[in-house]
Amino acid sequence: MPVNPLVMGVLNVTPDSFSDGGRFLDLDQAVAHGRELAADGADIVDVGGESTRPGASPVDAAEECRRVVPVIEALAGSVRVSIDTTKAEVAEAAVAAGATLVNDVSSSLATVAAALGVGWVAMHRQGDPRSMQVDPHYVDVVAEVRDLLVQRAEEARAAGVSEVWIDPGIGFGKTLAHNLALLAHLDDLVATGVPVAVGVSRKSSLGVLTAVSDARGGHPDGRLPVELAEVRSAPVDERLDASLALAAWSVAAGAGMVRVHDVAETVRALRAMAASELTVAA
Ligand code: PMM
Repeated sequence: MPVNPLVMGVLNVTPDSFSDGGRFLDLDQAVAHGRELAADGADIVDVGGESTRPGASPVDAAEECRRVVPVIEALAGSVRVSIDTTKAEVAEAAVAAGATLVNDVSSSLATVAAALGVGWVAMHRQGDPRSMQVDPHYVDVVAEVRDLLVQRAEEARAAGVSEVWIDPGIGFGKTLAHNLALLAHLDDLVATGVPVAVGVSRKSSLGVLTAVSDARGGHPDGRLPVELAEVRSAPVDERLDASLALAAWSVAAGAGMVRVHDVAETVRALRAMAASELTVAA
């Protein structure tokens, strides 16, 4: 388990993100929430101005910059800030405003990060947000995601990026079975030696796991259903327990960073896990 896993707090300055969309469009509210995430223990605040939820429509670079730049300027003096974008222009404006990490869900901005002299998170996705959940397909999801990410990481290092992270992209062009396979085999990604980040917080797969774990989810006898696909997903605001469980699972498997909405709870859960490990070692 990494000694000090990083916690990246999510700050979406968008009207339509699946979990916090519309809550932080106002500059003051966004900055206040960013400060709260930092006070709760976030090592990095991840500012995004374009929703990546399945079916989301793209936003132009000017609008994305208008949303994120003032927020980054206000936060960057007091906490490390990453920019969640797929556009070079937005990454450049964000870094000029103080961001030091490009969180790239398209894994296409390595040369941009190299030119800017900042870190880079390469996240795997299949397709784009508008169509990615229509019919995701892999022969071997774990191997395909791993091989593509390792290739991107090698290219980034060759281009001169000194801080490179790889992220399996839970929910990005993946079925529930694909997501669960990637989480179950996270150690395969860790074994590549490239630092691994994981974002699973509140995602729809966790809605299913929440429903399964809850007797009220339609399984009063406590048996797991034969088909997870038959389970009615729990709403976003009921996914904290599963989010904490999977953040802990990810870190135990060797992830060096988790991207989460509920920073205070995640920090406490990871501290408890680290403390229990110390006790076991003693
Ligand atoms: N997920 C979302 C957005 N950005 N970045 C990384 N590196 N990993 C993720 O899993 C990821 C991401 C979608 O979640 P959101 O709508 O709550 O931001």
